[in-house]
Amino acid sequence: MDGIIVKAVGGFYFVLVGETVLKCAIRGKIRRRLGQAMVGDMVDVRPAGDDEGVVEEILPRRTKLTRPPVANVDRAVVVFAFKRPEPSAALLDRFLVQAHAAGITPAICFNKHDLLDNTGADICTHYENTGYQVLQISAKTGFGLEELAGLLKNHVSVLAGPSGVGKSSLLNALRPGLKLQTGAISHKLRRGKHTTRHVELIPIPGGGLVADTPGFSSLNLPPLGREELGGFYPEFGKFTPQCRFSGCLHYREPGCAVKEAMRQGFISGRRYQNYVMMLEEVIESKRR
Ligand SMILES: Nc1nc2c(ncn2[C@@H]2O[C@H](COP(=O)(O)OP(=O)(O)OP(=O)(O)O)[C@@H](O)[C@H]2O)c(=O)[nH]1
Ligand SMILES: [Mg+2]
Ligand SMILES: [Zn+2]
Repeated sequence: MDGIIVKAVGGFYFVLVGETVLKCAIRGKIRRRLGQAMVGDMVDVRPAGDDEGVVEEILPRRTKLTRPPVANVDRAVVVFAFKRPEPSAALLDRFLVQAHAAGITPAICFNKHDLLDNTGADICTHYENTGYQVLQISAKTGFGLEELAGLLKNHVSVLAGPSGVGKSSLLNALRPGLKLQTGAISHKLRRGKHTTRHVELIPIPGGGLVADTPGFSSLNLPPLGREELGGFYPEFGKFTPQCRFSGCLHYREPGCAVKEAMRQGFISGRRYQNYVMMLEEVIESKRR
């Protein structure tokens, strides 16, 4: 029987087969041949007993994210909060790059819209005209939730982002009766408390699976070439053909149309700054 691993705990894999979940061991031979199975893996299962089974085969992965670790998602939603905790554009842009590198087009979701007051420009402005779908929502009031539900429907998705931004709360709001554990923000550190400990795929009403994941506060870049990075910034695409040099890294080259577009305000300076930070990291890692 075919199924999908929805949870992995204590050496067992919980496999959703149709409407039921089987607690499965994995055959040693398969483990040795294919390495660890991960949540999201499509597997062949031989039932053994009422709610148990054995994983006989892991099917080839269509996509693989390493942080959070999940296979076969076709949609990645990077979740940040408008406030509590304060959003980090550097971490957000890093996550977007990671998703692109894994072949997944990410969307951005800013939660806790209810905490937003009208003082100053908010983080959303950096993602205007980038091509990314940007959702503003509140798990607390339900604001914007339908748009999120529409984005996730009939897909296998992952919610990824720092601890405390409300990933589990969003899933609880999307699926009435679901009671994932959520945690208050630490007042002293103004950070989340790492409430969710495991990746878990949750079925949502209307069809689709969404992975709730543990929050992270840093992210290494995947291995990539320096010339690849610009391709992971969708808003650069319109300008790169006008760069003086083909293969322009939009870094120190003269006649760079991307830098010019940034100066003229068509590309967010913050987004560009994060690009340079990541580019330097890629260049540096190749030197070592
Ligand atoms: N004001 C407000 N608070 C929210 C909202 N969504 C979640 N929270 C609160 O934010 C805190 C953290 O929520 P969680 O859902 O546990 O966050 P998480 O992203 O799952 O965190 P980890 O599991 O640690 O990665 C809880 O106290 C929630 O009640 C929202 O839309 N508005
Ligand atoms: Mg959580
Ligand atoms: Zn350039």
